Amino acid sequence: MLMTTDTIAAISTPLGEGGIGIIRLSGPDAVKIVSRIFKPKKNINLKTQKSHTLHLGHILKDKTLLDEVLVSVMKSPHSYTKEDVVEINCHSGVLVLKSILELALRHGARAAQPGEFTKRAFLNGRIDLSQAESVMDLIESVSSKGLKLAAQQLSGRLSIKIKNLRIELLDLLARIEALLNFPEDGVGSISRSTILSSVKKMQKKIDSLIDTADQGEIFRHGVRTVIVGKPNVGKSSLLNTLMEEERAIVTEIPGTTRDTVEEAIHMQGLSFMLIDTAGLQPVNNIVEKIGIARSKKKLMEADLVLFMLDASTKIDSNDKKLFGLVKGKNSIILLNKIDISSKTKISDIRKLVPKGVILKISAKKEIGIDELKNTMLDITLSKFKHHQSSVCVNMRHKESLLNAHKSLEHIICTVTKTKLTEEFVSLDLKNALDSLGRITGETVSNEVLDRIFSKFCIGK
Ligand SMILES: Nc1nc2c(ncn2[C@@H]2O[C@H](COP(=O)(O)OP(=O)(O)OP(=O)(O)O)[C@@H](O)[C@H]2O)c(=O)[nH]1
Ligand SMILES: [Mg+2]
Repeated sequence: MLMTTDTIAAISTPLGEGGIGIIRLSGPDAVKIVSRIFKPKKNINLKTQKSHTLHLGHILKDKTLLDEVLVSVMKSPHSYTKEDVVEINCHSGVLVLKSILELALRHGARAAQPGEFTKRAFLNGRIDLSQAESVMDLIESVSSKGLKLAAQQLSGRLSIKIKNLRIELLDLLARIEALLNFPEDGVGSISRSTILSSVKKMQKKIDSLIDTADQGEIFRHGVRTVIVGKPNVGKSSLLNTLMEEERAIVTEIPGTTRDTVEEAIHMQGLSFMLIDTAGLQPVNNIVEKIGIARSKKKLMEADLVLFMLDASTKIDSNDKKLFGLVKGKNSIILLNKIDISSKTKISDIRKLVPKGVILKISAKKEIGIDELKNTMLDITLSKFKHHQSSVCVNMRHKESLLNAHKSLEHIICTVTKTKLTEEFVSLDLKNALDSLGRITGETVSNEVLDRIFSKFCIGK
């Protein structure tokens, strides 16, 4: 266990008015510090209280009452950080929370860094790094699917998979090392074909984890859905209809939307971040130019594009340019305003794009909207090869898995193409082990740890 000498403190609930707020302390002096500022209702000594007990009393600042609170005591190692943890449940006013925290700091605690409680839980071996990251995912999750995923990861599902893979790698490494160290005894002799088949088997497992990364991103952060089209085709009207709220300004004047407007909708546990953009067309005005540059940037980052055309007018050169821009993107073509007329037909669009989904809708009269929603869901979910995998890696894990895959590929090359050199195989196995260890945190550098935990909020 990590030997921490200092005790950290932070406000662990959002600042603002609410039912209760919590100040959390963790470290060897947590109980001592709180006992200096807390006067229990019953005549007890906080320092001698058992773990997991709750105590009613007052927080006193220079003998004056600050708040009536409930103090919970969780003794090492049975706490979130495995250290002594004390939580002060007080009334959730900004001033109350800040005053109590200040008091704790004055009596010997140090202000916690972002994510420092979870970092201590990791360093003290209570959770591994992938579990620590899932704590952040839980907090940030925008969809119920993302929430479920994060909870599963927190329970250690990914950790188990990585651990098992590392055991397989270690087994193979042990046999190769035996061959290196005792060649004459024939100890652990192992054929090329055995090495090949077990390396390929491991690669397959790694690949199937890599494949879950996109799904993980979508479940955790939602589907970035960008509505594009030339001015006045009805993009903002569609945003409003999907939101069931007059969120974006709609007028008959082309160029109404100048900047992007973003709002989330939720469907079947998935979150779609709808992004309404400024109509794309050649402009001279500086404000419009910036708006259009932003639209293009959003288009590049999109997971899903809703490309809108106006059915009441003929396809023109501006529309045609946009076909080029959205080419290769995951998109749905929308023929809007079908309630007015059909000057542009699906067959006209087919001449320009032979494949892909085209839907006829009216954003204003709400025609075809349910079909659009279903198509958005279908397209998103069909992308996942491993339909709704229960373990999804994040981008950091993906990078480590790709590195492990590469090391195993080296082994395949060594074994098949050149004379078998056990030293090389052993080195590559160690590299693969290191890469996988970075996911769970066994072999991660301090710099990477700092980067991960600095993304947490203070108090977590
Ligand atoms: N009849 C009809 N009119 C629509 C429909 N959708 C939008 N409109 C009208 O078309 C005009 C432009 O709509 P917007 O939603 O502002 O279009 P936009 O694409 O956001 O326009 P910019 O922001 O200028 O790029 C408004 O007068 C809308 O009422 C539709 O389905 N049917
Ligand atoms: Mg608009």
